[in-house]
Amino acid sequence: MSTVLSELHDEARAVLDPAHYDYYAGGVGDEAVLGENEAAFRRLALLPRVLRGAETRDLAVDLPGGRLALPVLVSPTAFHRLAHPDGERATARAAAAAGTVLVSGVASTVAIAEVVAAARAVDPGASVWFQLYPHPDEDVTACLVRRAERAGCAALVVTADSPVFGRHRRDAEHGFHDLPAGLAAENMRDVPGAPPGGTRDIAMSPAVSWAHLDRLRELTALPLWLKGVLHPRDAVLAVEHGVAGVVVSNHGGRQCDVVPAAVEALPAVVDAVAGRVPVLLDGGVRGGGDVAVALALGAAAVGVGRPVLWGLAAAGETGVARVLDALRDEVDHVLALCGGRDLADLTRDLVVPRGAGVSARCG
Ligand code: HOC
Repeated sequence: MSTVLSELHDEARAVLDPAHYDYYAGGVGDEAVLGENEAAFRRLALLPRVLRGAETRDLAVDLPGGRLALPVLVSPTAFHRLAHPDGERATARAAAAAGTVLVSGVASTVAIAEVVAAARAVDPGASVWFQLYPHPDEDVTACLVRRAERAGCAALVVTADSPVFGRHRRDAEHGFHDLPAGLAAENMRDVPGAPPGGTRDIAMSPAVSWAHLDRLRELTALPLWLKGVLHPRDAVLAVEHGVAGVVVSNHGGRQCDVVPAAVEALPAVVDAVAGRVPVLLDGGVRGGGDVAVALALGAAAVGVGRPVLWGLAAAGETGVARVLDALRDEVDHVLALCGGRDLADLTRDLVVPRGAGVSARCG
């Protein structure tokens, strides 16, 4: 793990309420998937190329919904005001200053309009994307989409991996089931069916299907990313249903407890979409080397979730900036070591299994 990220994790753990730390840190079941997301990166290595003339390097990537100055964006995570009083405003400011996208979660403790305003105060051209679950009440989905559009979001990220929410042992042990007084899922305030001034449940339903995605597609002109894709056939279906991109993710090991690590699922999804749409990955990225491996396996960029929360808890906006700065520096360093001038120079032939030798086919 990146030293900076590791230090911020330790600082966050020291300051967070243990129940809130465990809400962020925990995973589903026995947390095997949580561990595997990181362990799978440790099982991969990069074969650097030499003497390629990489004095100047370009880390930028263009995606539907915005240009990233580095191939790392902020994955959606919930309830940032549990970590820091500024919550998602601080995260938005740091992401904008770094020149990258915050995917702001539907379960944010700051309303999406204020999140976008915070990003735009730093950089008027900043892109914020909005994550949502397809809600079983389609009037709620429509209301959320309009809120995101009015706020100025540049894309929607539809999380499809949560027909039911994963069961988290740590939350049960702490009895952590509700937000503390004064905090709420602000985007769910006053949606259809909510009590006056109150909120509605965020959860999607096992009944949600591709038809819901089609209706969402008809509802908005914003680019749609489908998040939580692991099966290559779902990636193909997503393309057929008009998504702008897919996100390979197992929800940070928080949903199904028998799925593969995200990076293990990535190559098959990349191959299945065959360049028709970009593929993002999140889950287990803990340093610039992990970013480089994911890009070499075909990801256009990666998302980081927990490391951003640790930065936020440790030092607010400054802490999130430290996470993004560290990842930028580390990716640039690995790119230079691989002789890469831009991200396209990170190709799949550079990735080898650790401890299994190197095949002559790499040549
Ligand atoms: C109770 C609603 O993605 C997580 C989040 C879920 C956010 C909605 C919680 O904790 O994995």
